[in-house]
Amino acid sequence: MQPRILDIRQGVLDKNDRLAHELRQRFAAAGVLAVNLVSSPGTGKTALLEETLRHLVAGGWRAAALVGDLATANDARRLARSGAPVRQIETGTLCHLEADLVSRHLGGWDLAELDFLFVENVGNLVCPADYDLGESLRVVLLAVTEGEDKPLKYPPLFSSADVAVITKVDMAAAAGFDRAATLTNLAAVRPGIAVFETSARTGQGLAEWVDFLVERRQVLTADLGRG
Ligand SMILES: Nc1nc2c(ncn2[C@@H]2O[C@H](COP(=O)(O)OP(=O)(O)OP(=O)(O)O)[C@@H](O)[C@H]2O)c(=O)[nH]1
Ligand SMILES: [Mg+2]
Repeated sequence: MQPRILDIRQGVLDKNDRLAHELRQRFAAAGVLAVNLVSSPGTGKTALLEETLRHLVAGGWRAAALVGDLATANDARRLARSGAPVRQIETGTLCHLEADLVSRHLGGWDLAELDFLFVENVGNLVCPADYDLGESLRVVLLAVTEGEDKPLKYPPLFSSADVAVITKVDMAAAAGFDRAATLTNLAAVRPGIAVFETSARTGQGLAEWVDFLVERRQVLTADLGRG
């Protein structure tokens, strides 16, 4: 049985990679910076995204979001308060988003009318690692309450990320957060990874984070101009 299970799994991943490649080309051609947010449940993906969308919309940027959860449209409702177009993807039993799900939920949106597309993945530190969604940036979030060793315990997700965001820094002292150990562990799994430290509660670090996203989009569109 074992080889057959492996064959099927490889087939699913190959199909996902092909679709993700097509999505990446569509996003690049439209000048859309696609950002895939991954973390365990409750790290603060939606809270960070609520603030990020609010800042971007206020700055005149055109941003949209897809959000994956097994059930409920709670996160889509929270994100939609920013005024940005938002769609919930209910995955049922699936513990990650796939390129096909992203592609299907983009239906009816004109990518040329967007600057940023955020995809909040299903809260899970394992499953989303293998599934490319065509994103330009994979952002892994880690809250100060989660334990400094998470990058060491879940290396596939942390090593596949382009950027790390340490969330809930307003709670760092109460949680006894060891910042130095966290940075060391992130660097051990993903050397050179850019790290942002934010609080959706106090606003700390949000301006730097949003500036970084805007810069990354400028790099993407400059590449488009050269291409
Ligand atoms: N103190 C504090 N609480 C936060 C912060 N960010 C999120 N929270 C709280 O943490 C809880 C979970 O936040 P969410 O944004 O729903 O987390 P999530 O990662 O989107 O969760 P799932 O979508 O279920 O995976 C909520 O009660 C938030 O209010 C923060 O920066 N500081
Ligand atoms: Mg959420």
